[in-house]
Amino acid sequence: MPSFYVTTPIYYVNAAPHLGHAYTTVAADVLARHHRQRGEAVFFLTGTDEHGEPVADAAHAQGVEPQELADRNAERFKALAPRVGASNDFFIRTTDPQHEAKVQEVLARVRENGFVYEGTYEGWYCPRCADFKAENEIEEGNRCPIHHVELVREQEESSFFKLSAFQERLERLYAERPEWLAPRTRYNEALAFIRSGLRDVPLTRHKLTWGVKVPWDEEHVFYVWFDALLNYYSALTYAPAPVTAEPPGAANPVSPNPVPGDPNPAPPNPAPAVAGSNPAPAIDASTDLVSTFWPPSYHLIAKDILRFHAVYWPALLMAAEIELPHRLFVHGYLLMEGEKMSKSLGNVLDPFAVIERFGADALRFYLLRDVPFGQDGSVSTTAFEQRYESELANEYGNLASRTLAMVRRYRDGVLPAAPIDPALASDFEGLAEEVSALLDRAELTQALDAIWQRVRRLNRYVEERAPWTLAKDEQRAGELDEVLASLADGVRVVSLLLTPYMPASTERLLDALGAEDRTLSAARLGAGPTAPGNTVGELEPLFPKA
Ligand code: ME8
Repeated sequence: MPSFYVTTPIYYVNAAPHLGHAYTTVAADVLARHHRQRGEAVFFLTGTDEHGEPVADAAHAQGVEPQELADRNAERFKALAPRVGASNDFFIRTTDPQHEAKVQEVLARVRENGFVYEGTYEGWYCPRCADFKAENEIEEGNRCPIHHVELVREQEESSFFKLSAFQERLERLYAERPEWLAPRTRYNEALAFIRSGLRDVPLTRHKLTWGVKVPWDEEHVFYVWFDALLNYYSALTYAPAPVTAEPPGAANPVSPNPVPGDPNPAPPNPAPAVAGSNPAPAIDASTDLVSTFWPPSYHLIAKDILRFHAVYWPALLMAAEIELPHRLFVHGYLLMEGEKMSKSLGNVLDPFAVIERFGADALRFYLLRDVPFGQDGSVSTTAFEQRYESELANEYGNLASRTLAMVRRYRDGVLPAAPIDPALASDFEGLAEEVSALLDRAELTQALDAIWQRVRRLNRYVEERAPWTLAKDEQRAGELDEVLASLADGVRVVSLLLTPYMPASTERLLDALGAEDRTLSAARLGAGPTAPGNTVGELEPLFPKA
C-alpha cells in the first residue's frame, strides 16, 4: 500500500508565527492532500523547535522561563495550522517527553557506533541561528550573514559528532540519488559544501541548560539542531495514527496531540465512512507508524537551513543506522521589500490578518501562484489583491457562478446527461497525470499553472460556444445540453485538482455540483455525476470582490 510522509521544519518558538512559516506549512499541506486524493496512507507532520539558544535568549529578554515562552508561542504555531487550512496529522513539540527520550536513545546509539568523541570547540557563533559560522561566511563587522547580529566567540568543552567520517558516503549519496535534493541549485550548493571538506561539529553544549540532557554527561545538553532534526523520526514513535478520511465539510482533520503522561489518552479519530470522502486506507491505531511511514517521502524547508538537512541530517541517520529520507525540497524565501521576512528583521506580514480579510484559500493560492515554488519571490498586498481580483474572483469564481447560473436558467438546475464535447475533452486529456507527475517533484507552482490553464480554457469555451445564443434556438437544445454538461464537468475536474490548494472553496463548489467522488481518479472529463435529475445546489460567490 503506498504511503506518503511529508514534513515542514519545526519552527522556533522565540517569536510568533509569520507568513514564511505559513508558506512551508501550506506547501506541505498541498502535497499531503494530493496524496490523500490518490488514496494513499498519508502522514503530515509539523511542529515547534523549543530548545536552544534562540529560545532561551528570547525568554530571558522577556523575563520569563524558556518553558513559559515555549508554551505560549507553541500554542500560536499550533493555531496557525488550522487557520491556514493545514491538515497536519500531528503537531510535535520538542519538549514532548517522548521526543526527548527518543533523542537520547538515538544519539546514545550514534555514540555507541563510534561517531562521538570529547573535545574543545572554538569558533564564531550566531545565537539567532544557533550555529557556528565558518570564516568565509562571516559578514563585515564580524556579523551573521542572515541576522546581521554580532557573532560571539565561543570556546567550550563538548562532545563532537564525527561528521568528517561521512564525507565519502555523502558524496556517494549525491552521486547515486541525485533526485534526493531539489532544486538543482540547492543540490549543487550542498554538494559543493560537502566537497569542500567536512569538519566535525559540536554535538553537545555545556553553557546552555535549556535542552535535552545528554545521557552520558548530565552537565551537557544536546546542541539544538540534533535534537530538532530527530523530530522527523521521533514523532512517528508516539503520534496517534492519522485520521484516514476527510468527510466533506471538515477541511482540517487535525488529530489531537496526546497529553504527555496521560495514562488514558483519547483514541485517535476513527475513519468516518462518509460518501464522497477520500477512501484512504485505514491505519489501525496499533500500527507502528515508523514501519508504515519511515523514511519520509518529502522534507520541505527553505534554503536557510539547507546545510543541516542536506549534510548533517543524512550523516546523523547513517551514524544511527536509520534509513535516509527519499527527498528534500528546498523552497525560496518570501521577500518583502527585498529582504527575507523573519522575526528578527521585524518586517513581518501577519498571516492571521490576511486570512481574516480574504480567507485561507486565497492566501494559499496566492503564495503558491505568485512565487514560483523553489525560487525567492516578493510578496505584497498589491500583488495579492490583483491576483485575487483577476484570477480568483474573475476567472475561477465567475466561471463557477456562471456555470451554475446557466444550468439553473436553461435547464431548471438539472445537469444534462449529455456526452462531453470532444474539443474540450482533448484539452483535458492527461491532466490529472500531468498534475501528479509535477507534484511528485514538488513542482507546486507548475502543477497549479497546468490546472489554471484549464480554468482559462473553460472560460474561453463559454465565450466560443455562447450558450445564451444556443438557448434562443429550440433546434439546438442538444447542443446546449452538450455545452452545459461539458462545462459543468470541466468545472468539476479543475475543482477536484484544485482541492489540495483551496480545500474550503472547492469543497463548496463540488458540493453544489453534487460531485461525490473526490478522489484523483474522478478528475477526468466524463467521470462526473450523470444520474438523470441531478440538480445543482446553491453557491454563494466563492471569492467575493472586496
Ligand atoms: O530554522 N520565506 O526555525 P525557524 C520562506 N527551528 N520560508 C520561510 C521564511 C521566509 N521568509 N521565513 C521562515 C528553524 N520560513 C529551525 C528549524 S527543523 C529540524 C528546525 C520557513 O522558525 C522556512 O520553512 O527559523 C524556513 O526553513 C523555516 O520557516 C525556518 O523556521
